[in-house]
Amino acid sequence: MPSTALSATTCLCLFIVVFVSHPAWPQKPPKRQGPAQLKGAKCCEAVRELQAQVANLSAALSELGRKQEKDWVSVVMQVMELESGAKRVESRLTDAESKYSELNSQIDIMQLQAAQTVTQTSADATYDCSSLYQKNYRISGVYKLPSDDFLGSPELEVFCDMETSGGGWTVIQRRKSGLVSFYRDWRQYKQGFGSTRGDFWLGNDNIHRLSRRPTRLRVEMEDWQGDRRYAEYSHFVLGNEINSYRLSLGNYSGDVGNDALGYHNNTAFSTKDKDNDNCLDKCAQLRKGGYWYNCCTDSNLNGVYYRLGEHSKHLDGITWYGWHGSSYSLKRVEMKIRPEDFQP
Ligand SMILES: [Ca+2]
Repeated sequence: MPSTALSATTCLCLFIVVFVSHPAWPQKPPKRQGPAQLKGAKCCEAVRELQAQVANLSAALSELGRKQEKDWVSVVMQVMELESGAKRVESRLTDAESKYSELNSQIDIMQLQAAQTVTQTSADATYDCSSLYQKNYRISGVYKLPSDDFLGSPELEVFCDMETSGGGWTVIQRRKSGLVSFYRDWRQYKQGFGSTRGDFWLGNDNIHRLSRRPTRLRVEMEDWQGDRRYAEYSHFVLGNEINSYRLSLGNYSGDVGNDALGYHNNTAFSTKDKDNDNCLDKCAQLRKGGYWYNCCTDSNLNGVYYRLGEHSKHLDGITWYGWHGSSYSLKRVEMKIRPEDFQP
């Protein structure tokens, strides 16, 4: 008999399948009542048990699902967070990169500008009277050197000698009228004083700046008889203020007979308020000038202007010992400089 041959388990399995796919069915009354009522009751009990198990399982499953979902959400959140972090880092990197390239291009521009400045400056700069001479200014007189940021020089009024021995000379000192006192303090010698057309000192800072290139110094002198002599030094440097405007000169030539400035070589500048000389005495106060006093003088070109020369009393006149000795004050003196390599 094939219907009875169906085992209880087969029936159960069928039931589960039916129940799982259509869970409402078992609640409906069966359309056909089988003859085996007892068997059916037993089966229903087993089904209920299974039902409960399935319910438990599905609860566990949904719990697991929820947990998985939660975990998944948290993973997704973490991934998203990581992604946004990466994006932030990336955008910062891009930002940095663009800033870097911007900086680079700025540096390029600055270098270009600097190069242009250097080219302009070396080609067109007006350093001194020799630069003016090269630009075809050939008449001696007062000129204004423009300020130059590259050279660090302010606008400066100078007297240019464009005639003597080839021209191109910037005059740094003149004594000819006796109307300007040279018995001045450190600050005044630093800045300069007097009148460019008359008696003046160009100023130690200016002379220092003008002698940074290899420079030649020329000293011209005239006595009260109208006799003129000169001394030249192919090497002349005035140190800066930190070095007390120390004088460095060499290679004397000229017709004045004696190198009376050589004695003052490699000595610091002294004024009445700053004794930098090599003497126990205060030479600047004794000789009444500002000068590279050693101990004290073999020349005193910034001394006192005495009319008609003789001043045997104090030895503080405008002297050049090798020519007229220590007690003869000269009528006229000019000190001037130009680059050593100047070609007229
Ligand atoms: Ca002294």
